[in-house]
Amino acid sequence: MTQKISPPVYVTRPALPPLEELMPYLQKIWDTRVLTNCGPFHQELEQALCEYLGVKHICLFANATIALVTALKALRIEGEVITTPYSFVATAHSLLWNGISPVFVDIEPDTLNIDPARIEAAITPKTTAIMPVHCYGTPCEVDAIQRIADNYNLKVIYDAAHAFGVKNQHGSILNYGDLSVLSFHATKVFNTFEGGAIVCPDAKTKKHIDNLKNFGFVNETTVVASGINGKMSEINAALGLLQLKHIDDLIAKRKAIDHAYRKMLTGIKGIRCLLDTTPHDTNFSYFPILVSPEYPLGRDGLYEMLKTHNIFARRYFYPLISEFSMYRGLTSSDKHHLPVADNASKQILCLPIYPDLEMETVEAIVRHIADAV
Ligand code: T4K
Repeated sequence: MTQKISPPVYVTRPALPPLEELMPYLQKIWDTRVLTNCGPFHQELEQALCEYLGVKHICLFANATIALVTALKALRIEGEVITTPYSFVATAHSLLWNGISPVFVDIEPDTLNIDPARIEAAITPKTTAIMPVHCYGTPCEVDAIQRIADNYNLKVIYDAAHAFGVKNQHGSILNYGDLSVLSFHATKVFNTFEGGAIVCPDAKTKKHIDNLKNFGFVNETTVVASGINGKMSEINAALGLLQLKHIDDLIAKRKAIDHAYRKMLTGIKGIRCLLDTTPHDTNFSYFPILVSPEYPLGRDGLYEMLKTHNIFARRYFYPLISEFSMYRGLTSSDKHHLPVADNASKQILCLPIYPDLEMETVEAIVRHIADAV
């Protein structure tokens, strides 16, 4: 008989601060009646995030997808942009929303991030920018990417949706490139229910982006650009301020789960933890494993078997973006140009990881994986 875990275990489960901590924030919103349009909590969260993340300027957004669309608009990117097919579809959609053609380049087998060694060959006279993704919060090869961008006069916009709080030896990974975009969606390490942000290097760019996210208004009567409504509301900003108080503890809990998985999964034939040999900077936002054909059930068999036990792992990222109908016809979507991404998308499985996940549940998940061998 199938032993089901109860309640069901999902790939992630949002962390929430104690409800009573939210009440004073709600009271203030109710008292002041300032609900949105860059109010006091919005400003406080921008300041607090700059300090916590170690970045100079942040523009809060309603979500990361609108932030990506606005980031491209802010830098007046057009023509072709080199990006990865191995990401959430919002990465490439933000290009289409700006009338830009994505050019997909293959990824590295260890990090599953865009492979800098393949970028140059994809550059054409129409190329204006590179949009890499710090997949699962693992930093891209930022120096190599910047060297290429400098040589060809290209902008770099990082989709840093997964990379909240990730640092390298020089500080925040969000300080690389021209702009970085974070997601604060419910499923992310740091969440404001829905939300996102653009990290930018100077006050002038921040002002421009702030105007763009507010319809292009610079004052009551002047509109300087065809902007959009990308503003984060006061209640989302308040949720962010609360989350931030607990974030170090939440990431530490994720780290313990990551380490437990790595230890327990060692030696299971056909299962490889990503980045198990290389020291790396991460925020433990996902726990990706590669399931090779050596594993008796295969990746999809394991995914289905776990479901029968009420364990809902996810195949982030399968299918590749380049396989969706609106991208399939592009020359760069040809699978023969993307062998590493193609293979990864067929083997990837993200196991549940979130701060409240019990160690016994982690043990049970690994037991089910091991039992099939
Ligand atoms: N760039 C990258 C690289 C991204 O990964 C994403 C988003 C973006 C850009 C765009 O960011 P946003 O515009 O969303 O800010 C989820 C998220 O919706 C999406 O934000 C995320 N990446 C993507 C990787 O995952 P789904 O469709 O898989 O989510 P869903 O609703 O199936 O949730 C997964 C599991 O999480 C559920 O099975 C249960 C749990 N869950 C989910 C929600 C929403 C909860 O327990 N509570 C919740 O409220 O896309």
